[in-house]
Amino acid sequence: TVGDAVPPAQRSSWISFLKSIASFSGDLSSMTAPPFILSPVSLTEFPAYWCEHPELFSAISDAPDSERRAIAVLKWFISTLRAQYTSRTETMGSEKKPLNPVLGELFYGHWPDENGRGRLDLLVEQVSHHPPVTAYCMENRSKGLLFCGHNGQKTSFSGGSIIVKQVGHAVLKVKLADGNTEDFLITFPRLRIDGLWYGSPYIELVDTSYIISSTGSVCTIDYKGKGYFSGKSHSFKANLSVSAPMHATYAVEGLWHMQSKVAASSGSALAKGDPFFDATAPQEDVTAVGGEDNGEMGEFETRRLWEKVAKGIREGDFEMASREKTKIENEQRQRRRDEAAAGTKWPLKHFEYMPSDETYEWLGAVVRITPSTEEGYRFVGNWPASMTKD
Ligand code: CLR
Repeated sequence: TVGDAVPPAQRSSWISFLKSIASFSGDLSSMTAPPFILSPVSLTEFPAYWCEHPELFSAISDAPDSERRAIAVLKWFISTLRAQYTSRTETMGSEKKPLNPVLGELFYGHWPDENGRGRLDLLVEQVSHHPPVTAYCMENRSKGLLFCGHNGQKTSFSGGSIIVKQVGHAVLKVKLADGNTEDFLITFPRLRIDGLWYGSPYIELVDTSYIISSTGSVCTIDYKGKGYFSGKSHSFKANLSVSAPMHATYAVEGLWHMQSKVAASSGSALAKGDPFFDATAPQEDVTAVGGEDNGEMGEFETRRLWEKVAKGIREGDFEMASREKTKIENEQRQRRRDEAAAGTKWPLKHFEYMPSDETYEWLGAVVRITPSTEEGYRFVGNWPASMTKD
């Protein structure tokens, strides 16, 4: 029945939360939700999920040709899905409502070099508050890999589930041995948040996302839940077509949070029946170093900014959490008023707004992407000095 997984004292507030979602579409992140569903982690920390498999990211640069590079990019992409979309359910029992970042909120982290994979750096900035947009960059300098993107969400309600359309895209730039660069445009799947009625939301991925490269490889990834393809939830099927060095097609299918295998192959890089990726296999050390004070973070570094709110949520002191959250929000409102009065705008620290993104338009056109154009955020290249030392 409704609210089975909800603490009895919060059931009525869970039901009114659901009602307000149902009658409203737009920015979910700013809606007040009952305490049991709150997560102490801000959305600015989510881009760290892209770094969960540093060894697979680094392997992209070791691929000898664009065919094998396209396969390496697909493998790395699939390897990030489990953390991106199931980790809250795994660690906290259900999907939770993350903290809604403030404009200018920052998160920095790095993954140390292990086994020759090279050091991986991550930088995240909240570049818009209304609507919320998070921009990020991840770089493995020694391997010549730079991945930058931005994310927003458009939410609606349908058939008892929240549908989240991810607005935004990412571009991976791979520096090749011959001095050229190969670009990959990466788009994101759509999310359906199920299990709301019982108070134990979880994510299912639906629809299609793409990985399209400047050497002509196109990968279409279809996501299905229970009752499609394999009948199991978290199913996907990826169709990859490469044109260099020779034309070849591959299909990969399976469960993105478990195992996948090669379902079809016309080329020599993968054979039908080969295992592709196992998300349940033990991993090499991926200890992240995140939220450390590198001397340039100040009051907008996410873990410092939300410290007391997060503590309140973790320890069940929701009065403190909400008092501290109100403080942050009021302070933000005051800043916006002051800026309006002074005719100034909050300066972004690491990104530059672009009304349209050439790489998105150019590579997206290959699959007639919709929308055909999208805004972008260009990383201005200013890694904090302390992050570029070793
Ligand atoms: C952010 C970008 C990441 C992938 C990702 C995973 C989970 C998504 C999150 C994104 C956006 C915000 C999100 C969240 C799941 C729940 C949460 C949609 C896309 C919403 C705002 C909260 C809904 C509240 C229910 C849990 C009741 O790469």
